[in-house]
Amino acid sequence: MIEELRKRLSRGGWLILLHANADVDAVSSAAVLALTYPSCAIAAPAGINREAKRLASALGLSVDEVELKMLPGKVVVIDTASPEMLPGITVPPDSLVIDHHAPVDGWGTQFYYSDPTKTSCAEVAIEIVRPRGIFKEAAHAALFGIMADTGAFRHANAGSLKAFAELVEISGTSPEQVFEFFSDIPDDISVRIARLKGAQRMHFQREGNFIIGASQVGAHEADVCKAMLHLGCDVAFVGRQEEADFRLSSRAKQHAVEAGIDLDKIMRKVAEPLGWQGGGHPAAAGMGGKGDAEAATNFCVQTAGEMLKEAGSIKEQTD
Ligand SMILES: [Mn+2]
Repeated sequence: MIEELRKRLSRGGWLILLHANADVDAVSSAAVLALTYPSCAIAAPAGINREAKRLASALGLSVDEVELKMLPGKVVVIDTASPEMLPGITVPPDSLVIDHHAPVDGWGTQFYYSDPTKTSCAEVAIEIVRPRGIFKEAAHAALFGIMADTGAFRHANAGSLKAFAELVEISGTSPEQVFEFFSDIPDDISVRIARLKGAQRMHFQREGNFIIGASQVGAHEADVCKAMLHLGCDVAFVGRQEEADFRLSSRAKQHAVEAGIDLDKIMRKVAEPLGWQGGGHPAAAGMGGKGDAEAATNFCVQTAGEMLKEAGSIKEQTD
């Protein structure tokens, strides 16, 4: 399959689509392809996050954010865990889908390649372009996807570290420059207020030696999750209500993942029977749909507690 993708990509002229609320890894892997193959364009029809937008401009790439009424025939979908992450879009039947999440059904194309052994989609993109030669600019772009999706190497494996080392060599970019990009984000007042409100509204429960926290905010739910881990939660769920719809973010510390927490599984288990969409990674996942954010958060807290018990990581409380 990877050979077939290389052959098709080398013809050039592809529109590279990023998932809803596109992140740094999505932009990074799209950049690797766009900087390698001729005449490609990048589009984020369902939005792009602030950090990812900053990366695109730092790389000098334009990412089209308009909603697409009509798709061209040649589409590449990148870093997108499921078709639901491209709301309102049906990709053409011969589209190329390149990813690093657990493979799913429903893309409706034979050109689907996902390598879940890779911690970032940028590494997958690098593997694809490798026989053609990894250009300096492409190597530079890929460093950011690896840094982002490994959580600054916390979730890295030997493969992602090797890839990072190789890309540092090719690009001439220092790891410090990559770290700097991420620490650069101004902590704007709306993020700080969301964190404080998240802390004010937080509930937590103890399960053995683990603390599971839950809260509700009006914005920046992913950031609030991370802040809750800093405060002392091992697992955090944060909901955001938006009229009839909600979104939910979750994060877990690595030792909680090792003790049996899998946020991707929790999201799927809670979302599926209720007609919501959810998924992600063991240590970071999200969910969304029509319904009550607080109810969804409570289901997640309960499921996380059960998961720890099933994994034998906490003793059944008898009192
Ligand atoms: Mn990714």
